[in-house]
Amino acid sequence: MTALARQSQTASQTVSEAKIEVSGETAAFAADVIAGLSAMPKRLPPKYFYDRAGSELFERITELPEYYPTRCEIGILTERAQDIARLMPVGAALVEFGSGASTKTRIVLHETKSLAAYVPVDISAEFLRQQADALRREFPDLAMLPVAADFSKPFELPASVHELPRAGFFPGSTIGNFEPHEASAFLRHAARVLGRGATFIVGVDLVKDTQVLQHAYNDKQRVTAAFNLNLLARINRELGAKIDVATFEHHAFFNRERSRIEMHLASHKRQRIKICGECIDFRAGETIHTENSYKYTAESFGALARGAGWMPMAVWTDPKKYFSVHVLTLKDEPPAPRPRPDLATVG
Ligand code: SAH
Ligand code: AVI
Repeated sequence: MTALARQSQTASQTVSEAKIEVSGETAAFAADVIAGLSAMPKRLPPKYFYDRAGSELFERITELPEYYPTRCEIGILTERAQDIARLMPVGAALVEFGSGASTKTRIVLHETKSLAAYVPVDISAEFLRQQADALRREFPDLAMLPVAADFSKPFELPASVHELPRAGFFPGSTIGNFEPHEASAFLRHAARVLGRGATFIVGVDLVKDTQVLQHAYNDKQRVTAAFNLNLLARINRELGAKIDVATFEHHAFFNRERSRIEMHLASHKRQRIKICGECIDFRAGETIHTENSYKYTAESFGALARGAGWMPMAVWTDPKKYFSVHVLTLKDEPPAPRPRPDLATVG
């Protein structure tokens, strides 16, 4: 085991635990929920899908026959693993935004022996810690430095990677859960995190046949519905609310004009719910907009990345052209921050 790998076992715990134990997190969740449900139309930020139950439900989604993105991206990454390994600077730290179960990262880590550290960044703190423990057992020579943080806000990388070259990984088309202007702001923010000369590998879902898209978000086993409804169950668990989850229904459809899948939770009936003493009224059929999942073309995402200061080097797709993996590099200095710190919204 390398010195950096050994050091990471204690450092990572400090990093993740310090972030996890911030007492204001529940208060911030309550404030966002009340603000979102008091808005017209009602909305909730998608980052709150991911408590432990939500992360586990997402993993089940990735295995559904209808949910093509994970299989397509794994196919692309497996085929291009050697190309990716060649793009990684020797001794680099690989920073992943929204690492989840790190399934796709394993493809990269198995092929790229020259990496010094892996920094998975995820908001789902408990799930992150569990995944990092498993990865430490699988890759004992690699420093595992998990950071439990909201990646859309400024966060600190572990001190032990400050001097290392960095590469970025953002698979899963999680970038599609941002509004396009937020995706652009995120790419600028990632440029500052990764630094000049960095390579950034970004998975982006593509526009395709509407039926294929709609089925992917309306699976027969209703796992996506459970993932969406878990948001209300989480409000009950963490904020002591008593929402009758069975009175809400999962809706997902492709909005062609905006090139996005929209997910909503629709109230079956007129009702009043109470959260932290605040009363929220629903009309029968009124919805909470919980997620957008934007679908790009290879060209439209390339243009977005270029506009955010990245140079597109390559774009790889699967044979059906359902999904794309973009290789971006940062030739110039990272762009200066713009005054838009919180990117995680729907609308
Ligand atoms: N990269 C994995 C997981 C994608 S699911 C894959 O491709 O399969 C999206 C992941 O991003 C989840 O693990 C979720 O917890 C995380 N996530 C979502 N919003 C986040 C935010 N604002 N900050 C940090 N992590 C976030
Ligand atoms: C994480 N993200 C890219 C997923 C998506 O497809 O937008 C989340 C998801 N929502 C419903 N199914 C999966």
